[in-house]
Amino acid sequence: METDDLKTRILAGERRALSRSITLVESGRADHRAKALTLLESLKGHGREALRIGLSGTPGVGKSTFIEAFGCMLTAQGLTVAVLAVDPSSARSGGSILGDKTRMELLSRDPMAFIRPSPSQSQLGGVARRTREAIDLCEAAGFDVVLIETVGVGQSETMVAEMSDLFLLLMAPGGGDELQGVKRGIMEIADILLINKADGDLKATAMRTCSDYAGALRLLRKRPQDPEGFPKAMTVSALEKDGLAKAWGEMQALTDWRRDTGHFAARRAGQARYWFEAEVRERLLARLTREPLRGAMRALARQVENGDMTASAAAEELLSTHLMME
Ligand SMILES: Nc1nc2c(ncn2[C@@H]2O[C@H](COP(=O)(O)OP(=O)(O)O)[C@@H](O)[C@H]2O)c(=O)[nH]1
Ligand SMILES: [Mg+2]
Repeated sequence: METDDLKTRILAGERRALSRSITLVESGRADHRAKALTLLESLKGHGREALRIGLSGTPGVGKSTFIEAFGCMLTAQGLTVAVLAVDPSSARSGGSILGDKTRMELLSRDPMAFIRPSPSQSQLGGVARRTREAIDLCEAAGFDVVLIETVGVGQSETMVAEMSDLFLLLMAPGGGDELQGVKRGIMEIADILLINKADGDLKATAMRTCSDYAGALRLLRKRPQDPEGFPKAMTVSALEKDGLAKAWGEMQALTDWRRDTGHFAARRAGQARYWFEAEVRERLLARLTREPLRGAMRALARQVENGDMTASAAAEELLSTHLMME
């Protein structure tokens, strides 16, 4: 399919064209890459601005259950929902975190929803680029909400937060004083902490955990992008669909405030800049590990080792001569 054709169909919200385009941006082939760039460039400025919601949490905390219940609630309100998954470990496990479609049975059959599992591969840099591009494609296809799910490992949370308008952290009840070893850094990027499983026997514990977190959040440095009362901790039960409407209300209130105050647009602009700089850095580094730069670097390194050149002069030569000539 030609990119013009894909563009028209994506803008018309055609799911098959969207799927094919995501496959295109996931491809490592040079001709696919060129096509993908043309397509993304041509879609720029078209389509609608979706609300991008990042969601993280350790395995078993209830992400899939939450997305199913939350997603179905949104589609019942007439909103279209796209779900993307970021799973840096999927190369190892051989599957995707959305593999458990059983927990998203309703949503995956919902015509108002689009679920895209994580491709199996390993490099976080590659994952970031692909996910960002998939988000852009979903936005061009007119989705109201794009949910980006990630497991709470490594740097995937920071990465997803850098491509979301809102970042949610799903937590398990219990843990108390030590706050389940939640890293401060993650608390600092979360907009809303959702203590899940606030039902049955776990309800009281969940409420206690929630007030512990609320206390911890109050101690964090105030962020300019937050109105009074944010970041916020709340209890939910994904299983019993309890607290989901309230959580959505908070997300909307926060989003409205950020839009009105210009923080929403500023955050997106900052993210675009961040990813531009990250990609330049990453691609420059990649060039150093490929020929001809790899060989040039090795040759210069030998001269430095032998004492024929200073480290600075060799670096200068590499950057001003070899890098430019490539
Ligand atoms: N009691 C209770 N169990 C839940 C809730 N949400 C998820 N679970 C259970 O927790 C387990 C893990 O859920 P899952 O959605 O697969 O977690 P994920 O690994 O984060 O995607 C499953 O057995 C779910 O039924 C909840 O709100 N309450
Ligand atoms: Mg899951």
